[in-house]
Amino acid sequence: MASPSHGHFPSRPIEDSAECAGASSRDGIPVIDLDILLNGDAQEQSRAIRDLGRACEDWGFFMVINHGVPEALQEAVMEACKELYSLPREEKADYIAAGPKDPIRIGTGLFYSDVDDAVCRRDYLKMIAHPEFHCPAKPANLREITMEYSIRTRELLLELAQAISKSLELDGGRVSDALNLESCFQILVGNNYPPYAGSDRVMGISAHSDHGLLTLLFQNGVDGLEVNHNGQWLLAKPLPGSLFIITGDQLEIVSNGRYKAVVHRALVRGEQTRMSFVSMIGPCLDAIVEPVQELARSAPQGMEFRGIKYRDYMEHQQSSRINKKAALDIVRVQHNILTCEGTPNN
Ligand SMILES: O=C(O)CCC(=O)C(=O)O
Repeated sequence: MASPSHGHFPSRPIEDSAECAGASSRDGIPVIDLDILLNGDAQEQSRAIRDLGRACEDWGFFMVINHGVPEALQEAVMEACKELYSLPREEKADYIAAGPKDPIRIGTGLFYSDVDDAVCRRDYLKMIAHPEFHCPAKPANLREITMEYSIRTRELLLELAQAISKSLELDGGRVSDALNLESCFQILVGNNYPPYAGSDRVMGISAHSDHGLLTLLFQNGVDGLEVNHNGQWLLAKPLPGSLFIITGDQLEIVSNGRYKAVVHRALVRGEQTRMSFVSMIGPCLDAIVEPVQELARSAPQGMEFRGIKYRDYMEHQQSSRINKKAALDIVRVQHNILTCEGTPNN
């Protein structure tokens, strides 16, 4: 397989990208043209950075086009996952027995979610890809394919983190330095949702936000990802060749609440199996994540979150019931707690 390229060439130039770039899809979902963001002239770049900031502030969700991740690589990832899911159980036994702290885990999530009043069901593969790369031994090509995918998507997400830092009127490297993204945590997750046409009360994953900084997601052509925007659920339909980006809890913390982690969920419907593949980056596991001081200083209420080691936050989120963004509450600063006298206690 070709070695990862550090240049950015459109994986498939999107014909009407001029129309989409820095704009939005038919549903209003923001669209960011990575090629313009990185290689445009100064004016184009600053417009793209502004659009990116707006996408993070208003949505916490957007599509990237001209991102440089080859479609053939995405297809290879899906094919290898399909092979893995269909291996006999005994070939996956070690990973099925693994716990949440193990670097590779294969399983079936099956639980009732009172948040969505639904039974959630999905098969998944979770593998930590950075700072150390872990991968099941079979199928034989899984390692090479997912390693290349992890490198390319990590590079893309780190570039987005730089641009997001600029959109907050900070130096490009400020967010990356604050979170020690050079040693970032990265996890790859393959999701497999067998079809279920029987009831609205069955879904894939219930409403949650991601514990990391930025998540990149693509699917196998079957829709099902819903994002919560202004209190409404919206089915996300990707533009051809685009990838979804989901902002996570660490972006909300580091930006002092200016950018919000988006609540999302996955539906299962109809007669087709839906598959999605996630590449998520988070801070270095030992980084203490807190709002960037410059942002907290200029905010009316000061710090919106207290600092927490990312490893501890992740463990807290993973050991809690999936419930939208409830995990963030352990670090949220309460500004308006009433005292006995009924005055705000700041
Ligand atoms: O499958 C999807 O579209 C959503 C997956 C997801 O939210 C997750 O893996 O955390």
